[in-house]
Amino acid sequence: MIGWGALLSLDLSWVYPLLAHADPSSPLPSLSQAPASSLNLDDPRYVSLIKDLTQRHQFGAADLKALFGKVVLQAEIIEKFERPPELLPYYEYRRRFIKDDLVLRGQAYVQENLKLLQGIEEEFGVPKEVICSILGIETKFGHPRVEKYRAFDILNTAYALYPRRERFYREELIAYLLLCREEGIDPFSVNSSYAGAFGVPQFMPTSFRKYAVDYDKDGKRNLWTSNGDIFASVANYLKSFGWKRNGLTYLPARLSDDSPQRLKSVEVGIRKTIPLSRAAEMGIQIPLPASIQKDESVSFALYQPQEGTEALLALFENFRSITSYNYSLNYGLVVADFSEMLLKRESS
Ligand SMILES: [Ca+2]
Repeated sequence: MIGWGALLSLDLSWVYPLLAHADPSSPLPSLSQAPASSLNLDDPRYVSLIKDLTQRHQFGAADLKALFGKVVLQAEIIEKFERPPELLPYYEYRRRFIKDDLVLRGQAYVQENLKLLQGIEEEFGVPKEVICSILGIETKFGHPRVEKYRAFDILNTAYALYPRRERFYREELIAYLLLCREEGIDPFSVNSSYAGAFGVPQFMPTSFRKYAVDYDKDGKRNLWTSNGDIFASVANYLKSFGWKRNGLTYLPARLSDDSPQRLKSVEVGIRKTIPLSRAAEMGIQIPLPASIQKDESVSFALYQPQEGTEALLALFENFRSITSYNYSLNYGLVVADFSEMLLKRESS
């Protein structure tokens, strides 16, 4: 659940000095050859991080040094940061995530957890199929294969070796250590994706601390094996980011004059909203259900449903809520489309 935004080309010049025991006179290795290595705790970034953790959060300096001393940097993940699947055209992205066997597994998953999901849907207003869609896209409903790394190694690797996200990962590292302390978790016991997200819903540490819910009331927020906690946490997250009960995600949109020039004149962007009434004045046609208020806000996007075609979409509040999970048009579309497929079996 990370939005990467615009990504630029990779500059490796900063990688080497951060690896402990590096010999600056030897040639810079390519990332694929760079050995996994330990942290240099004398690096100013770690001096400042450890100072923050001891002074503001009352961690013991010796404990932190022992903890950080055990980190194994995973330099190969940096290449993955530079090539997120979110940059693919939608038809390819969708093909990569929505597969027939995942749809079948998802439909069965909804049925197996129906009662629990219905209770959570009622309480939070987020449909069960949307909750399950996110879990299917994130981890194939908890399949451990996406979690190949130790979370603490990953958060440190991104902080130490990826300047573009340094501030983001500094905050995540602090949140992770606080989370481990609060929940009684050994920092080295959590596995994560290459981006440092963990649990069945793939929460980052800051999101876990803010939005995870102890739904089964056993005193722990368990996003690994408690389905109640997992489902309610996803629902709570979406609700906190504006999910509207019975609201819309997206609809196809058309211009009264469908010329390419007119298409280009529509301002696109997930969060560039205008009132629906304004869109109507601009000649944008959207097949709205009668229940929708005309003062509701809408934004627009162009996407590629298949190779060589481009189409206009109208995006609504619930779409923007989904993309707060991962700020990407592809992600929002795939979650919305997959959720529709999970529903089908219910009506048959
Ligand atoms: Ca719990």
